[in-house]
Amino acid sequence: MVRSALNEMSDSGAFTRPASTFRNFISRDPNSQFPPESGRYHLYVSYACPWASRCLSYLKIKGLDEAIGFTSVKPIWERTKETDDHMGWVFPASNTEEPDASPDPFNCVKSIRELYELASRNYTGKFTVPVLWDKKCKTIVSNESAEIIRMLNTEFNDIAKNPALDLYPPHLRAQIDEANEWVYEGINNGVYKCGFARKQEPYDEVFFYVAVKHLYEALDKCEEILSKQRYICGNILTEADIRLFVTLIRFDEVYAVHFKCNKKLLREYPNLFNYTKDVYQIPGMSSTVNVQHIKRHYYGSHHTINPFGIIPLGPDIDYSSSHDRARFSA
Ligand SMILES: N[C@@H](CCC(=O)N[C@@H](CS)C(=O)NCC(=O)O)C(=O)O
Repeated sequence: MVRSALNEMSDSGAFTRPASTFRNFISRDPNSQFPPESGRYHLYVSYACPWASRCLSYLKIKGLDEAIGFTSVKPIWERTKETDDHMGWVFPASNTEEPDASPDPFNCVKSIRELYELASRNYTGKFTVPVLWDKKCKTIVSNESAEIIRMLNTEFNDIAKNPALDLYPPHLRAQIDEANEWVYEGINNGVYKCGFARKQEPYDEVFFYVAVKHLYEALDKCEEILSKQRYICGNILTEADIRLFVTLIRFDEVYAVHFKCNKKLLREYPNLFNYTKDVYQIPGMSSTVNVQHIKRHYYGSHHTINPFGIIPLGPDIDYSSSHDRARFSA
């Protein structure tokens, strides 16, 4: 069977996310197979996808969006081939078919799946976004957002418009790594574990397990941290904030309803809610958030969860409204 997130289930009915497969690094090292050249790489994303949005955020805030182009696919999964029933990311046929999505500009493929097939003949994993594509070698450099953002942070500083911004500074690395771990387990992947659970027990575990890993303990922990400082690792923005933000911005619009994360809404956490607005208002960040694509993707693509594809109307939160985070010096 061709794989997608909808069938990544263990026998216990819990969602299990496999590791990414393409793990090359763009590097300034003179012997690098993938040197950081302007115009050489392209980022394929879906505006709907939180992992891809991490990378898009970096393109924008590091000022790399002219050196590295990007293309968004259509938000709703479609059949990727006529010969099997795999549903996945596809490109529109024209620039006018779908707002904010465009046809593939380089390889003229119809789906993200075909990009993977161009890059590797015997690939057996999922056809996920983000994809960092090398136009010169016609291959995938990386499909792992956690590693793509590290490359974008440091390796393109000769061409970045904002090279001084270091979202993984040496003195905070241990702290960022630690935050990333529990934020990933509890929140980034935690919402998926709630949403894709096919049995009550793996879902319940998220709520009642006493480990800090799990969703609401982790959100409470963030709320507590953010009552004392502006960002997750202190008063400066770091990678940990971008990784947290991409989940928070989808929380009330999608995860609360579609993934059954309704024990508490983001807007009921004063610090987390204001923090989300704060990060959203960083120049460039709002352009990475496309609520239409986000809502249409989740509600429209996961037929096992939402068979009729109905998209709830609300809550339509204005994250550009004023916040109280300037009380902490940035
Ligand atoms: N480890 C990957 C995960 C990416 C991922 O799961 N992307 C989802 C979209 S939100 C996807 O493309 N899923 C396609 C599928 O499940 O078939 C990363 O962080 O880059």
